[in-house]
Amino acid sequence: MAFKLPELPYAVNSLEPFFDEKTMMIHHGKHHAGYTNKLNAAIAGTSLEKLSIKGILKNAGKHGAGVRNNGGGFFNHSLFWKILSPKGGGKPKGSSNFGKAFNRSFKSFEDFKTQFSTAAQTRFGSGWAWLCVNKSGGLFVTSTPNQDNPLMDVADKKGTPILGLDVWEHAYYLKYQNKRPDYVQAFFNLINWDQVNANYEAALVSNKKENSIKSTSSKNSKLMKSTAKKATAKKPKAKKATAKRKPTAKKKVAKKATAKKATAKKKPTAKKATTRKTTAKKSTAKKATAKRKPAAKKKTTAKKTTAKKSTAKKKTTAKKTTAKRKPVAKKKSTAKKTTARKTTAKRKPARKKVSLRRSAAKKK
Ligand code: MN3
Repeated sequence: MAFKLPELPYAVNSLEPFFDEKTMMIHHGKHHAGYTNKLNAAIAGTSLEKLSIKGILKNAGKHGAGVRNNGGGFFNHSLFWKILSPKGGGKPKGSSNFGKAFNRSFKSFEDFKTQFSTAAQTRFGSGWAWLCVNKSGGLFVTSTPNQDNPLMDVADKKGTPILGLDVWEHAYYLKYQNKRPDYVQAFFNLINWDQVNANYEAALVSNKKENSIKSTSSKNSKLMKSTAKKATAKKPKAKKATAKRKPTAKKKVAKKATAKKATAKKKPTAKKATTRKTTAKKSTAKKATAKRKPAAKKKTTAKKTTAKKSTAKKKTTAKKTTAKRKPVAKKKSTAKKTTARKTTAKRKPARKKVSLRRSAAKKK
């Protein structure tokens, strides 16, 4: 989809005497038209053709200079013309959502004017000054170089611009020459605060949409993770849980398991005994301390898993013993421990089933 140069929402000479007709004609008819045409040329035949201008700008830093500069130029001027009006000037209405946010964000209108003027006048070279909405609906002033804007991934301070001032020399040189501060002061006579108010409301709506998309995607990723856990084997899970603290221990256990499979049943018994002792020690340790408990459980679980592979009934007994102790520990434990135990608890029944099946098979 090709972007289209928007019409000026007023006569080209109607911003006189603040913005002169000739400057406006060139600025809109040549500069803005140029950005629009070059943007369309830069995205022609690419996947960017399917995106909105905001969709393009949010990754502007990845699309190359042609898209970044001309996409910014297209968007920035489209916003700029709309927030100007021959009937502009004055101050925001304090009763609107925007007015309230304005009063919360700035000590006074003069405070805003000072911040905005400073941003516009101190932007070195070419660029823009902005009034933006942050994610919590507050307002802030910032500036960007060239045709960048705060929607872009490359912006120092990101937000949704609702008011902007072009401080490129092409915006003022014919009338103001080197006197950028005079041009900035003239701008305050043209600000269409009703449009800025509408831009603010639109920014709140898009903030809400983004938040709901983010929360939905985070819910989805949680669901996907839990589904993935269910789908995968129990052994990998035990490894994941144990991973950070006892990688070394696991490796040893794995080696032992291999050895056990190859050799007699006495070894599993020895393990079980060790497991019981370990569990007893651990539960004692749990009562006395705190953070070690979840870790201890994980170790026990991993060992059990290994033990299960080789035998059946003895392990089951060991598990039951361990299971009975854990609830006692749980009462004393904190929320984290409870969560860890739940995770452990869910696995245990499943393993038991497997163990039962195996033991049934063995009986047969
Ligand atoms: Mn310009």
